[in-house]
Amino acid sequence: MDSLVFDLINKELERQRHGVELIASENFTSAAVIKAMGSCLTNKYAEGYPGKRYYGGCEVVDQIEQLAIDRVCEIFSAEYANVQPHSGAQANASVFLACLKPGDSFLGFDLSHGGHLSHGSPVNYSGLVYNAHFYGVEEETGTIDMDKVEAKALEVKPKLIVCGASAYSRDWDYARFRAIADKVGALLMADIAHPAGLIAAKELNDPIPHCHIVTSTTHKTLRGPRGGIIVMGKDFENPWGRTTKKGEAIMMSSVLNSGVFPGMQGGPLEHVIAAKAVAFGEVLDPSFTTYAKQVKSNAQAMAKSLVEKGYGIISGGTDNHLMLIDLRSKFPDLNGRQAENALIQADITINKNMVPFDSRSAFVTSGIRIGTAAITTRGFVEQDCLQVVEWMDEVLNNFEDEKKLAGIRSEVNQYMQKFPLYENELTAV
Ligand code: DSN
Repeated sequence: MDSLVFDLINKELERQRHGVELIASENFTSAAVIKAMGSCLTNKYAEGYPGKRYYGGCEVVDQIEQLAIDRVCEIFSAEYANVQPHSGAQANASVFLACLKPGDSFLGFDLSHGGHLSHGSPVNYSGLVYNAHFYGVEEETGTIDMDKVEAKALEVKPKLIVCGASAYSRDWDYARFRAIADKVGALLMADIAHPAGLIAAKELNDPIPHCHIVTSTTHKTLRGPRGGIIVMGKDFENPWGRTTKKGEAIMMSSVLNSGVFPGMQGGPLEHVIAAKAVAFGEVLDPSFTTYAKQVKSNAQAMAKSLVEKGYGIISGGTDNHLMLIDLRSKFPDLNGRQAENALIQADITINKNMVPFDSRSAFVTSGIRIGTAAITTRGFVEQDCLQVVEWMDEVLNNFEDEKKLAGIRSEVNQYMQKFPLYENELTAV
């Protein structure tokens, strides 16, 4: 064994065990998911799709990949799924490649208002290759005004409209987005990377009946391995006007499959696909609904308590697992970077995040983003979340007092001993 690497992995395991994880995009997979990811499947090349591969010896991985496809279709009542994207960004890139030509216009949610890098940021392929336009939130409400989205769509005539975000705490009106897309002749894609687990548990609006295409990561609220997926509902057979040279309709599903492979990726990661299948099996278990309800309820408890303590939450609260805190309401001189650094000294992990109409840069920010997916997996209920808010408030009130922060860290570490993580299930060596 390579002790240098495995000692570090064990160190990371200890860090995860004794801290409070509030990064909204993180979670703790089951030991079974980790076992599948660390399996011999990593040795196998399987370019292509089940039953149509470019390599021999794919009989077993075909069954594994089909299991992942069937399970994810069952979760989302989908008609089509591609489980090969290595990440959410790769899933999005594959859809763009399949649906747009370089220079085509699309409309996405502004990154500085809570959108995602892969939805048109000028430093990302999506903004470099395509002509990105944006809608955002209203300064007064922190929510999206759908009439303004419609006006923007009518103005820029996008080929594709993207809904979904990485820092937006409200639910999405997919039906209205579809009406707008239909009005301007655009395809509609929802990126549900963040709320996927809550959608799977029917705790949030369902995009599948309304969106032509839905992409997601598998490792956030869905609690699987790091990776991506693409799913489609009834639109999977939609030929959207494309035909072969012989005049036969090309199905959207095959255009998307080609977008992933060979368009964007090479060989699929069958060990990760197996881990996705395991995680999807867990999502189909009724206990996952209990988990998803608790994630939401924990987020609401935290938001309420933070507001009571004088913190500004963008949009005033949350419908999902996350919230964006505008630090300026309580601490005009404390920025997101300082807050992140102080909280990490107390073993509370969050990320600094720009708030809409931020007066500070993305490297400094006026906000922090927190989420409850990971702590809920640890077993936290509302009263534990209120304790976390107490610690956060104490840290932010004393962000330069190292002694105080060390004291809070001891309390946090002791508290976390009540919530074992991978006990007797996992060590790196
Ligand atoms: N990095 C992810 C997040 O934190 O939301 C999105 O890619």
